[in-house]
Amino acid sequence: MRRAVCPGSFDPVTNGHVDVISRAAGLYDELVVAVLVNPGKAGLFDVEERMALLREAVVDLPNVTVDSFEGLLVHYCRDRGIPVIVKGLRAVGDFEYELQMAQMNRELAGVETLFMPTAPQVGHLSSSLVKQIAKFGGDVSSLVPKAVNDRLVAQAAAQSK
Ligand code: COD
Repeated sequence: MRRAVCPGSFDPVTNGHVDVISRAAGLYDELVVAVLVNPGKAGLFDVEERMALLREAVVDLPNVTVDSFEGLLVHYCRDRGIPVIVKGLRAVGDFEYELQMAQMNRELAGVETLFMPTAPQVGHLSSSLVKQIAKFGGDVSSLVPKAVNDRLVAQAAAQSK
């Protein structure tokens, strides 16, 4: 059984995340999408909501499950017998940071990292840009799954009242 994890903040999930998750799902028997619980950093969406939005986004991928984790990712991997982390790579900035983490995660626990180059049509997407655009009333419907767009539109409407 080949297992891997796609970790992230997913605040919220974008079409870039969905692209990496669906391509990784094609390479492994089981893929866990794991949302980081970061008590020191409040996101736009709480972890339960991020997980619910992710579950909707991967509903057509039967070998993908959604979970959360706190603390070190390698401890999560060790506890669940997951030997591989899959990360999406957008640009050089991602690579420098991700390479360091991949090397550290391998040293700490022997967990390997697979880097998946972004699909060109979603390489410019990030959760933070999406949130910024939506906050000021911009249209993000082509950048995120429908359920995410609906939530962002509702939040922007509530804020403008
Ligand atoms: N195209 C392709 N890939 C993308 C895109 C896109 N448009 N957008 C995002 N991605 C990739 C990112 O590169 C990342 O691999 C993943 O999707 C998730 O992205 P984010 O932004 O939601 O999540 P991050 O980058 O904030 O998540 C960081 C982690 C939570 C994975 C990391 O900080 C972590 O593992 N933390 C736990 C503590 C730990 O173990 N630290 C490491 C010590 S060495």
